[in-house]
Amino acid sequence: MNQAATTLTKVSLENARILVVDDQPINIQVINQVLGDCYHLRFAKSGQAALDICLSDPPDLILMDVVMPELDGLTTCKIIKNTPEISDIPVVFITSLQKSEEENACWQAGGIDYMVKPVNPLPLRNRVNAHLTLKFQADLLKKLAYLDGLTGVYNRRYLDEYLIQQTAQAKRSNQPLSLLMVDIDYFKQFNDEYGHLFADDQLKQTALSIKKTLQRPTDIVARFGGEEFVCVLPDTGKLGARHVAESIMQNIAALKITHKLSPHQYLTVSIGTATIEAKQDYGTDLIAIADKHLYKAKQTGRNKAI
Ligand code: GH3
Ligand code: MG
Ligand code: MG
Ligand code: MG
Repeated sequence: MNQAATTLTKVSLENARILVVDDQPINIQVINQVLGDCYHLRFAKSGQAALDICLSDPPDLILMDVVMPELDGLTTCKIIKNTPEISDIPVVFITSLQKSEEENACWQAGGIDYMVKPVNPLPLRNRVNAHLTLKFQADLLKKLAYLDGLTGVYNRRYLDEYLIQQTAQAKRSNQPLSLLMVDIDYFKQFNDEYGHLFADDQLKQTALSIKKTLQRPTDIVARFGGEEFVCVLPDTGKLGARHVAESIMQNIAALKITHKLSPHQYLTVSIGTATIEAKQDYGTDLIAIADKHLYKAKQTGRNKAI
């Protein structure tokens, strides 16, 4: 079995984080008694409080009451399932409602399981354990499916999803969002001169250098295609994007990868930048703009950011 497969069968639930949502303190106490020793629990007394927690610091699993004043559990679950960045948090309903149409409503709202109050401790623990295991396995598979095999940075699939998520987030919080398209200069000649295997290796080094240059946990780099990478920089305006682009160029230049067939003598990159400033048009196609700017950088001498 390879390492990923081994890890998959042995996911650790030690650091699992569960959000318990219930308007009645007594219910929260009961669940705390059953699960508090095994997991890191947090509590919310309303649907809105649960949403706030999910958006700021998402849990691995939610145990959700149905009947609550204002935002009830069903509505809260539907909102979670319709919010891309938190939609994959599993929601287990724990409710005193028992009619079959009430149970059906829980499944329809997007719940992954349904338990009736008062819950028996052992079944609750076992089911929570099973759901967390599945969640962590799914997370791991997703992570593997999102990485580029050659360079180890994110792939195009992840980039597409992340960009949608971050555009929605920027719009919600009225923050700017920037994107960089980084393309290695004269890489065809580099392959011709030094061979494919060595070129692959330098492609990896370049990807790693870009990754290391990005400072914030929300900044990401993805391989967009052959020798092209895209960086997504949340909460970053034009000036910040420019700064990151310059740092990427400097750090790649510092690798001093010899490229005899380039007028610059070393491996360099050109970068196209694109920004949606705060409160501007969040429908703007950042990739198209960055691509256009990259083309300009290529046309006007390469080894530059525009
Ligand atoms: P420019 O400065 O205009 O970007 O020129 P370029 O040669 O870098 O760009 P072009 O689009 O003409 O060619 C890209 C080349 O990158 C084609 C191929 O030789 C190389 N390339 C793309 N993907 C890989 C890869 O995975 N490994 C290696 N070794 N080379 C790759
Ligand atoms: Mg209630
Ligand atoms: Mg290219
Ligand atoms: Mg190129």
